[in-house]
Amino acid sequence: MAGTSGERAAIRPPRPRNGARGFLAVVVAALTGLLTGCGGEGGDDGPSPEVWRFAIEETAGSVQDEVAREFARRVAERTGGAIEVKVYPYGTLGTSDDLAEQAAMGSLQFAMASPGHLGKVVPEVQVFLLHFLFSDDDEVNRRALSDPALIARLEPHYEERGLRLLSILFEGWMVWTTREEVRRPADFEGVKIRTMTSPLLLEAYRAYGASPQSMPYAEVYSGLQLHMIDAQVNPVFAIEEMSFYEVTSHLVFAKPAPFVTTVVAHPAFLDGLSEERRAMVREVVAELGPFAFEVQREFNRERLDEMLERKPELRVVELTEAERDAFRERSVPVRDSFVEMAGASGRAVLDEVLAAVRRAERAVAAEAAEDPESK
Ligand code: 6CS
Repeated sequence: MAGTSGERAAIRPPRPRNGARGFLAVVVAALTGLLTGCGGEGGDDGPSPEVWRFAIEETAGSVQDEVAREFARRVAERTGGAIEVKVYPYGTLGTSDDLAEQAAMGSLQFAMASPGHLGKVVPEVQVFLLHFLFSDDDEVNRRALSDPALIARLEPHYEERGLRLLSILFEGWMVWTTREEVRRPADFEGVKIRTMTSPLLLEAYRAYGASPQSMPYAEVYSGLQLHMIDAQVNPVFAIEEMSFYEVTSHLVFAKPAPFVTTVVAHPAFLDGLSEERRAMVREVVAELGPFAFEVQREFNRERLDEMLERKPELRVVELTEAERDAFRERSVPVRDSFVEMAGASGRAVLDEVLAAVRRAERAVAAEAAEDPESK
């Protein structure tokens, strides 16, 4: 398809965080893990732990990294160290597409699979790429994304592709980084904006008059630097850690959609676990939603400050409600494109998302009425 590209690339090294957590350290750690990462008999210290492999689509220091490492900590704790979850950051085992494939094949036990890429093989999950579908209230969105009916509605579509859907996580709002101020759809005219590789994203930005181009995460920095693209869209923490702000000048907050990812597992691996271990995985996974929510909140807040400190000339543009309305209006027909791509099952998923948001709104409103201090 014109304007699209697959998810195949070598990653640009992100800015190293916390010294040893640089890209090189990650690669070395991952390669070491690959060479030694099988359970079995250890030396004098007794049996080595059983190893579960968990690959993420983001670099070390990201929201997904923090969440996956927390998963590893909790699994180790609950199994008394009998299981070691090894976390593989983006770039060490391949692109998002590769990770989903490896989880389906069973060479990975767990992976993060974002709808922005997974939508190519699970069209229904592109529902999370639609704009102005969710609430402006993050707490409502957090609850809606963990709604059991929504997860149940999506599960069979993952299973059809050899993946078990475990959890849906909120990583913050998508923010546009651009070279010119964008306040109206007309400002997007002719702007080459990079999107993730699911086809619906091209429709979402064409609806604004932009010229979207899909591209793997790893190529975005150089794409901006070489002026192959003019803009990109990601949550604040990712804009900071991938240094996209260095090669753009405006951060535009329009709150079009949350960045959502999903935690998936290899179905046969899960089914082969003892009932006790499966219950442990379920429990730990259930804890990840609230944990990820807190992490994204902290990372997105802190990293905005860090970027502004490092680049004070960065322009922060926050759209007014009236300005957002102009984008909202343009985004509505894209829901039809989604239904065309995802069919009747996509329609059912869309209805379920809308219902989950309404349920979450009611729950949050009821709690606020009971305890006005809580808001
Ligand atoms: O833009 C992307 O491709 C990526 N963005 C984030 C924040 N996570 C993973 C995804 O692949």
